[in-house]
Amino acid sequence: MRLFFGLSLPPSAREATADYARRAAQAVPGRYALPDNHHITLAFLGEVEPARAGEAEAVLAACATAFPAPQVTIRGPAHFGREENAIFILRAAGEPPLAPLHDALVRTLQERRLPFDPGPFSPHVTLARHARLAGAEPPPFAPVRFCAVQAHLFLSARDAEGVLRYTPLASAPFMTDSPGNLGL
Ligand code: 2AM
Repeated sequence: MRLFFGLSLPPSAREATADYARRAAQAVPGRYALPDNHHITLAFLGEVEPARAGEAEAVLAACATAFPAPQVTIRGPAHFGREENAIFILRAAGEPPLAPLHDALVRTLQERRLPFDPGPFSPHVTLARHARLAGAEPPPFAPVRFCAVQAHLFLSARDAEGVLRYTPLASAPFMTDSPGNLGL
C-alpha cells in the first residue's frame, strides 16, 4: 500500500484552494488534482507492506505529539520543474516551521526501517501536474491560514472507478498545551 504523512485542509481552506484551482484552470492548462485530495505532504513513505501500516501510524503519533500544533498559511502560486511541464502548487508555511517535523518523521522512519523519500522538503498544496505555465499568468491567491490540530497517515489508492484518492487511515494530534509547557 502506498502511504504518506500529511496535513488535511479544514473546509474553509479547502474551499479556497478548490475555488483557486477552478479559476487557475482557465489560465493554466494541466491535469488538475481532485480538490478533495488537496493536502500538505509532510513525508512520503511510498510502498509499505500492509502488515507494517501500524508501525507507520506509531511513527506519526510519536512525532506529532512532540510538536506544537502549527499555524499553517497557504500562500501564492508557484511551480516545481519546467514551465512547459510543471507541478503547479500553492506554497505553504508553518509557524512554527514544518521542516523540523518533516525531519523527525523521516529520521524515525529510517530508525524503524520503514521506507521514506529522502528528497528535499518544501511544503505545498499540489494543484495540477503536467501544467503548462510558459506564457500563462496564474491569478493571484488570497492567503488562507488555519491551525493544524492533527496530522494524518494517508493511503494513496485508486477507487472502484479508477480515481486516485488520498484517504486518511489514522490521525495523530499535535502536542496539546499543558500547564508545564505554558511555563506556568
Ligand atoms: P505532492 O505532495 O506534491 O502532492 C501521494 O503520492 C502524495 O505524496 C502526493 O501528494 C505527492 O506529491 C506526495 N509525494 C511526495 N514525495 C513523493 C514521491 N517521491 N513520489 C510520489 N508522491 C510523492
